Amino acid sequence: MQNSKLLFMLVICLALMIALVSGQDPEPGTTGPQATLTPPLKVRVGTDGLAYVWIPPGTFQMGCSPDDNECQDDEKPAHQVTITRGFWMGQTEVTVEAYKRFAAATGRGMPPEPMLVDRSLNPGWIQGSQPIMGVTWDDAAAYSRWAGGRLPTEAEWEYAARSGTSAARYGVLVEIAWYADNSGKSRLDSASIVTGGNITSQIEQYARRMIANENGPRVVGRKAPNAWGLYDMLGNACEWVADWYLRDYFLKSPAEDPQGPDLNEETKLPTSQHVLRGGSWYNLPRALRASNRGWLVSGPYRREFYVGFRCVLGNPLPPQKRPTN
Ligand SMILES: [Ca+2]
Ligand SMILES: [Ca+2]
Repeated sequence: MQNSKLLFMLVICLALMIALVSGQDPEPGTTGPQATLTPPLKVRVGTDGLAYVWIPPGTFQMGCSPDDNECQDDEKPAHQVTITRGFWMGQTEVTVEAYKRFAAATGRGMPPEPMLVDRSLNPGWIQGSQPIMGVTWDDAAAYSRWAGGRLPTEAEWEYAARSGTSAARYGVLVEIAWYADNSGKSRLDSASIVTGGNITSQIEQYARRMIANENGPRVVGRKAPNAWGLYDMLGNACEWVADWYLRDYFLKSPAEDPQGPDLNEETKLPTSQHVLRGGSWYNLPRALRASNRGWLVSGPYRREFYVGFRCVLGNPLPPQKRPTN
């Protein structure tokens, strides 16, 4: 274990040195690893070959951040949540390379390439260091089990993303995240792309602009990490979490280790849907906030070209204490 840790650190150092010595600029607009930030206290390599960072237990304010005027109703009310058990969280989104190992080991196969209209975002899955995207929730859960873990709960995800910060974002957006403004060949003001028309034509206008500007996902771990050493919690791939989505869940979620509503008892929805967190390379800045909640209709079987995940290892979740009222 110690040896594999050492080896991992060596590989990382070597990769850094090569990148520095060769003077490569991996991608336009890339800030590169942030050597000046506090390194994470504890990192380990999972059996899936990805790095995992230790997230200590603690208490935080979940939901709409103070002074955040972009919150939607489902982010309210802000409420105190305690995560009673620490866990290891993927330092990056699950990569294409790691997912290929899973697909080969389990015979599950790769998902269809993520397509933005008629453009493949990763032709032939050649970009191994980009996040896997276009996976269903079931795919993500199966990967997590294979890696010896599970998907994070929505509360664990937000707690880890905030990493002790209370603002809507854990840093300056352009320094920490890939999103619609900076994930293409030229800088865009994505909020001004859509100028009018009905919703269908607005979606088309937006997609056309993204295609014309060659926007797309990026190699994981190239923007600045948060204080706990996690990369791309905001942006790049939008991330599946374990919980079912319920719009008003924050009104009644338990104060300790919330794990989402019970599907049958509480959501009463014609189709099930899981929560998505963090926004993606395709999204406007307002989607990239620590408390923003997304979802996809048609639940576990839906794939989207901007949706990936990361998983957590370690402690199983405690039994959920549901409020009694
Ligand atoms: Ca992400
Ligand atoms: Ca939302």
